[in-house]
Amino acid sequence: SSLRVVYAFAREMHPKTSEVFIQYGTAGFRTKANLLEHVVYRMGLLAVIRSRVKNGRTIGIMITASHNLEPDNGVKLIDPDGEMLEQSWEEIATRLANVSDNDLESTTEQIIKEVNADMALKASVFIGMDTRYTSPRLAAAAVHGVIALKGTPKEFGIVTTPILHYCVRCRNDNTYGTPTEEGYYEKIVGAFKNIREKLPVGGEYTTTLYVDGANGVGGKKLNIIKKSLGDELDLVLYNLGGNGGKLNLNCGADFVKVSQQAPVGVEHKPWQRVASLDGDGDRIVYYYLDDKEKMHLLDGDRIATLLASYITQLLSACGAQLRLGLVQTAYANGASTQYITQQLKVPVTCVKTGVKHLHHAAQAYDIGVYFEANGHGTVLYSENAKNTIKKIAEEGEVEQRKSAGLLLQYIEMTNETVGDALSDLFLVETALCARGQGARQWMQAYTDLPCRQLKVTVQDRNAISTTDAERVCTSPEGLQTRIEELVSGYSSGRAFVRPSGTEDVVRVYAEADTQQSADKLSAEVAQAVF
Ligand code: 16G
Ligand code: ZN
Repeated sequence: SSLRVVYAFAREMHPKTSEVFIQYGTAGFRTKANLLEHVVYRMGLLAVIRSRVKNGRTIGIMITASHNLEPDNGVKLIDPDGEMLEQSWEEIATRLANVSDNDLESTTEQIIKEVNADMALKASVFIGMDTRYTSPRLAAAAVHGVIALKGTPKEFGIVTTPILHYCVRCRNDNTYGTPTEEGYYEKIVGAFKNIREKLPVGGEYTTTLYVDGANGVGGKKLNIIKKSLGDELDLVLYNLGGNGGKLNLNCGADFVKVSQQAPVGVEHKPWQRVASLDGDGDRIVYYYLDDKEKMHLLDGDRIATLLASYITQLLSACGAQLRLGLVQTAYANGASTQYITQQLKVPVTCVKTGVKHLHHAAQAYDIGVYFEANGHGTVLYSENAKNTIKKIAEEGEVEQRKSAGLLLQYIEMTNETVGDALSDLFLVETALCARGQGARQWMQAYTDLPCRQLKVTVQDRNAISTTDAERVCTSPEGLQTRIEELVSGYSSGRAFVRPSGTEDVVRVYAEADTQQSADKLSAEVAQAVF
């Protein structure tokens, strides 16, 4: 084949050096960075094939391991609408990543046939990376893969994961925006400024926000944005990667959420709200320390309820009849679910862990708010919802027009392709400002049930299967009964186990009426798994 030279090049430049089987999981491929070069090269090949199957539309490749520590890295593909790679292709990606160098050529040919790709078409691939020192080398491997199959790569350098998703979407649908980093800032920050012009600052809301940047890319981008913000929002940025700060080490959204501790590297002031981002800027949680230095966490569930109730308020002010719903996972705090369904009267769907599942379920509503408790989430608006709101903004009564106008800007500020820490930050700040609330008032909506997460290392994590959005364990036999027995000993008790999709461990979650009980229940369940 004319491509023989391509595969010879691959063998030489990006050889497969490891026999360890690697799987395209919930967050793409993720492992030690030094095991990934051939994988990323091959994803370059696959992205070209995928682009051709999609008639030459642009595909994205993001090099990141998100909240993992520096030695890890990863790669994931982005589909033309800016969404996660279609699930049926995960198996194809896994197959291509694991074949020997000798079989790379035949396997690639076979995949091209299988998916019916017209290799005469043009192909376009956008490539972005996080701040890891191993990322540039991997991004270069992706470029080589794209060029090998005569696709056109475009490198975005260091960007947040959601910025790349946004650019892919815009490249394929120019009504969404301009496919550049600057275009992203113009859209999101522009909408924020437009809204703030109309919203007076008042009540308990203050314009100072501290940020923990996890020593990753999100903080760096906020540092760019900061310069264009006036007195609408005064960002005080920490953990920007200088001063020996290590990526995600004892800081960042995942650390804060899982350990329920404040990050290192941030100077705290009592009651001052802090936003904590993750390493690639697609997750955000808030917290504050009180005057006794006790931490109060405002996690993804809390952000979801704030956004849902603010949007509901705007919808009723503009008299729009649209179905708003919220999507959560089993990790959502029970108190949040109760508050949403009973106080806000908003319907809730519970799905399996992983953004693609939430995203998909949110599309079933006119307006779907989805968030994982860990802080990954966004809001999706259907065409019908957008048109309805637009129409009111043009033809409604004065007050309705005003609210609809605000809502349109709120939509503009939302990154609908994927959860986005930066976009979410502006959505939260707007909702708080509009309601005249500080973090303490925000916290008063409901009281979280104390919870605990543990991980257990077992011989084979896939021996555990689950059903009902991971809330019920179907194997090994007897485990679910045992969990239920344990849970019944606690008031407001709830617990579940699931195999991790990103690490070789089983995760245990428990909540109960006191922290002591939640800790004890999680330990007992972990014991039952072991
Ligand atoms: C991935 C998922 C995240 C999920 C996490 C669970 C995406 C983009 N990311 O990071 O949503 O919460 O995996 O990890 O889907 P686990 O399976 O190890 O608990
Ligand atoms: Zn992330």
